[in-house]
Amino acid sequence: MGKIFEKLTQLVDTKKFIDYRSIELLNPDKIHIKSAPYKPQALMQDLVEILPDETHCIIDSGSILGWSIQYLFPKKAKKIWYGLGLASMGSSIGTGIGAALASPSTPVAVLVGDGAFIMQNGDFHTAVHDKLDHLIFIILNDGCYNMVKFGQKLTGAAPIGYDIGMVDFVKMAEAYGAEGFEIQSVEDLVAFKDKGNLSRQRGPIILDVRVDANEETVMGLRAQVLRRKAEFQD
Ligand SMILES: Cc1ncc(C[n+]2csc(CCOP(=O)(O)OP(=O)(O)O)c2C)c(N)n1
Repeated sequence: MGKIFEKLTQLVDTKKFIDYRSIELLNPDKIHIKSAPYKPQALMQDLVEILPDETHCIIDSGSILGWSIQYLFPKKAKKIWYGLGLASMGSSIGTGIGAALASPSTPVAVLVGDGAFIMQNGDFHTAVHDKLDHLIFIILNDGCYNMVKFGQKLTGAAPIGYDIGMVDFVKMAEAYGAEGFEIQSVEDLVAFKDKGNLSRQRGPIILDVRVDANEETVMGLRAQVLRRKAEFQD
């Protein structure tokens, strides 16, 4: 009985599962590439260093799901939230607002693709209007539905409908009466932090992060299943 208990305790020892040094990362070299446009893999790692340890990270659907699962390991592991239920694009914005209202003194970082932010940006207006502090929207801006683009490639589907064009989210922030910052590389991220922007108290902000649209997120298994299903249906 003692041994079984010991075994079970080992199994539920979450520290073992979240220790990223024991996880084999795909393309670990990408984490160290510092050139613009930002490699999403590098961005995930840099955010852990830039954001305060207690930050709640809210993850949208799209490529950010794969990037964050593989490369984002907040120092306080319970502070990460994945919207895996309906996985509706843009739902992280409302979730971030809820988190900011529930714990006003804790920083909240919403990580979201440009397509998802475009779909649901009316919620950003609510965050500005309600002057929610410590709320930062980190938009991975690549001008496309990246997950759709690579999903089509992986499954052999026709390459259609993924291009959405570049949006200037700094201007969108300003139009709503908020501040936005364009981030091309880690230097911009560090400069953003050094200017004290994270501890500011004047409502939500946007980071418009120009990420490399050619990076393929982690979705190989999902694509394999979809391909097999399509074969089965034929
Ligand atoms: C409301 C809604 N529509 C469609 C989808 C299917 N879907 C999942 S990810 C995705 C593309 C996401 O694009 P973007 O937000 O730009 O993120 P990226 O993958 O480019 O990083 C789509 C269309 C969804 N999850 N929710």
